[in-house]
Amino acid sequence: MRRLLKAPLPMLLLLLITGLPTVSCVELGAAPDDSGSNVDRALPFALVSKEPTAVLQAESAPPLETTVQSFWIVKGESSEIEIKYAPPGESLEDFLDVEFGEEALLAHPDGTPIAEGESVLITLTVHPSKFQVSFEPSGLQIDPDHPVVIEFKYEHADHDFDRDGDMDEADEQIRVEELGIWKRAAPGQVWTETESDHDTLDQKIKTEVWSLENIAVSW
Ligand SMILES: [Ca+2]
Ligand SMILES: [Ca+2]
Repeated sequence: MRRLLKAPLPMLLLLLITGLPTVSCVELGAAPDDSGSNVDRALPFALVSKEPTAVLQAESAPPLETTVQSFWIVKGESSEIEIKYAPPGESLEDFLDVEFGEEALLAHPDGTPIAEGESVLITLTVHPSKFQVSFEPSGLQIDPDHPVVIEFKYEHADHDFDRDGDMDEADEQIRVEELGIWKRAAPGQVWTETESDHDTLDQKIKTEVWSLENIAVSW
């Protein structure tokens, strides 16, 4: 079931272990016209500067029940936060699911450890048009052994993923092969792709995070 969406990620990890600085130097030192495109193709995607293309809500998407939600997370208790679509007169449909395990909370943004039984107020904000969420307070630390699981269902996304005005095989190829979850520490920071699980049949994509940042479905 579980698989890597992007094959290059293990490659990146390997490079991190075996010789990332060398690779970075090659990339940074290459002259602009010195077969730059070949260099880009040869490098793991995370090293290549790329502004991801955001996945958007379809114009026909039902409204979300809410776009801002605050909730208390208690260390020692598991929590699940869901934001759903609310089609008028119909039952709610999945959009976003965020799961905190009992021991997810590690430390406050200033580094102060979070004690057992302590509660932290977290606010989740959904972007008005993109499959993107942000969390406050920023910099809250999650225990690496107990990551927060974030899942989007993108059935109601605009399936013209390449935004060329049609929905064709190219879009389907992007959907199946390229959709991923990207994150950045804050607006203005660089986006990086995370490892994710993509259920292409149910159109669900999820990831595990160790810090609560801006998180988006993109490609
Ligand atoms: Ca298209
Ligand atoms: Ca097209």
